[in-house]
Amino acid sequence: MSTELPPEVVRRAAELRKQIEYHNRRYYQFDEPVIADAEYDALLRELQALEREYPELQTPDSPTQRVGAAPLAAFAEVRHEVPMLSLDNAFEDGDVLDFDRRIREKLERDDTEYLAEPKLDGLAVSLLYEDGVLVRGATRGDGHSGEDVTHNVRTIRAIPLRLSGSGYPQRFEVRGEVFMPKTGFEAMNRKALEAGEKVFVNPRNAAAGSLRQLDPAATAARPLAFYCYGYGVYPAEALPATQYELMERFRNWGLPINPEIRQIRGAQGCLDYYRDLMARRHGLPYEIDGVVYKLGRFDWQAEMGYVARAPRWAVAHKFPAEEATTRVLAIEVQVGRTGALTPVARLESVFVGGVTVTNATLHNADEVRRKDIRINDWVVVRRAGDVIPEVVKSIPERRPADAAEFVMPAHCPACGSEVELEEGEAIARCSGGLYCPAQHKEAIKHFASRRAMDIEGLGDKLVDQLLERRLVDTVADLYRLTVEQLAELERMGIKSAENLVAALEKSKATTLPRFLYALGIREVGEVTARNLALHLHGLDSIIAADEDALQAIPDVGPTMAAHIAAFFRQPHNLEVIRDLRAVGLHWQETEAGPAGAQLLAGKTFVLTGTLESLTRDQAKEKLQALGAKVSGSVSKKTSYVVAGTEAGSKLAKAQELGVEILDESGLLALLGNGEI
Ligand code: 9MJ
Repeated sequence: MSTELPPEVVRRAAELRKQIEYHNRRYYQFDEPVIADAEYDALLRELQALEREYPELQTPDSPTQRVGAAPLAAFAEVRHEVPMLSLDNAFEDGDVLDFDRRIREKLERDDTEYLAEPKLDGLAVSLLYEDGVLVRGATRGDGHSGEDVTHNVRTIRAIPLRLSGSGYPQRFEVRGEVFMPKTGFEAMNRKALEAGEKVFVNPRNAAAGSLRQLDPAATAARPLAFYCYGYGVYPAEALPATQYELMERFRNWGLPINPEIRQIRGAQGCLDYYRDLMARRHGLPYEIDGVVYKLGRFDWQAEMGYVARAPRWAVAHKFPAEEATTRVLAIEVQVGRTGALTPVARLESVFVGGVTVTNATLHNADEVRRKDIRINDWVVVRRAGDVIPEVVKSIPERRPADAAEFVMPAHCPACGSEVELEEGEAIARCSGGLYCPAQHKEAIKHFASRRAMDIEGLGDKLVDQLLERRLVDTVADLYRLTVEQLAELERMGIKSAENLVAALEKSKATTLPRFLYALGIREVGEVTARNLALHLHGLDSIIAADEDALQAIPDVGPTMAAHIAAFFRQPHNLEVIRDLRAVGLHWQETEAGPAGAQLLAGKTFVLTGTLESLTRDQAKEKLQALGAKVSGSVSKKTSYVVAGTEAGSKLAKAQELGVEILDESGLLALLGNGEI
């Protein structure tokens, strides 16, 4: 048959396969693609076309054959020739010290060496390679037998269908974790939400659910990835000396290895690795629930042996849980600065993410409905890093008979004004404006905050007292406070009262963008405040601008223009502004004018990862507007790397080169004030 195939077609198909496999490795193994997704797709399409025209070209290990199998009725059972082990857990430093001590005692030596790696939160699988070709994929199951998921693992682009390089055993088994990177998980859930489908609670469940699809086409549509961490069936004489060397061999054969793998010494090395990774945990592109230490040398591992189903030569050092279950005691409503009503769950106190949590935001009424969270429900609470705790989901199976649905009140709990739900908006708002004591209080706190007027020492508790004692009505009143008045307040003395008066005095010399931002106009953040100052010279022209003039400013759309114009139409607001000027607030009207626009001239920025409040293109535009250069690659000449969530290799490169790294708030500060 092969005689019918034109040689140039055979050559081209081989070339395409090689290129596609190379780009798969660049993407999955090194996290450094060298071509765009569209170019990759073009290569794959060309190969598909060739194989359609010449079906004899098709081989099972061709990259076109990842999705090809028909749906199964059920998974077949696979008995593991070598059991798939689980790991013992360590929760505290002491457990790790004990682990290392037991090893030193048994081996009768002091110089323990380990391989340390992230503990991925996914699904353990075994991959069997024969003559360099992937022939079987299986789940761990109970460790002795699992399910045959060959058709599904073949759809995972990170898993090579054919190994590269040479020197691999004729038959051997790779073990590792299938997982769903965070970006893929978020994108998948976003789509599911838009389509009104069920969302996955976490990437682990999503990975497990995706791999256990009977239809491989369904698995192929899920953004799964894979890292190896061990072996099963393997000719003993072919094993290298250490776990690390085996991982290096795997890497040379095109199998993806976690770039965080390190060789470390002793228990102290383990603990240092743990702390470093815990600090960087949320910046990693995938979820981990701890780290794993494995004794480095295979002869040492053999000497340590196994207990029950776990090796004595490895341990999983878990991070503190970020999720816990507790009960919703009540759902209360908080009123924000712009009147937005946020339902907040009052919880039975629970220790999660390293702190005791008693409240968690529920965002808005839609969210409460979507997650079906009721008063008295048992719920899963999550506190990841320093992020505000949130209720992930309710547990309907444990729902008590007295569980009650939450209803958004029709009247503001703080002032009794009517609650409005704007067309197309999920957010309910109090219509009371500054008449509402809750909005009033939040407006004053915002005015004093660091990014606004930066009044040092004017904290939340103090604002509460000033309002309760009626020492302050509008923000202008703050500037009329005397040391004597302040010294009488709780937890204040003469010294702190003097400091506060001095801080108020100092804050009078401000900038127009800061002042505009401090006014708390709806939707006007720091970037817009700066743009207003930049494009309309002076406060009076901003006040006088009509909606058309406002919309001519970058970033200002019709809604925002309406909010701004409405704010300056209110006589009350104009009076407060007059009053603030009268008590001495001042700024240079032209400070943010065209001359100030080049604040970032000479600076080079690299943007990586996802930003919350703006797209990368918007960030780029804003940086360029301030005179900065925005580049695609990190070098020693880079002034700043702006790292959003899921920042990858560029962030690592910046860390390596010692380039200053900004998070999103740092970027916004820079865009707002030209300073951090
Ligand atoms: C995970 N889940 O990341 C092991 N694992 O080793 C790593 N799991 C393991 N190693 C032996 N990195 C049994 C399980």
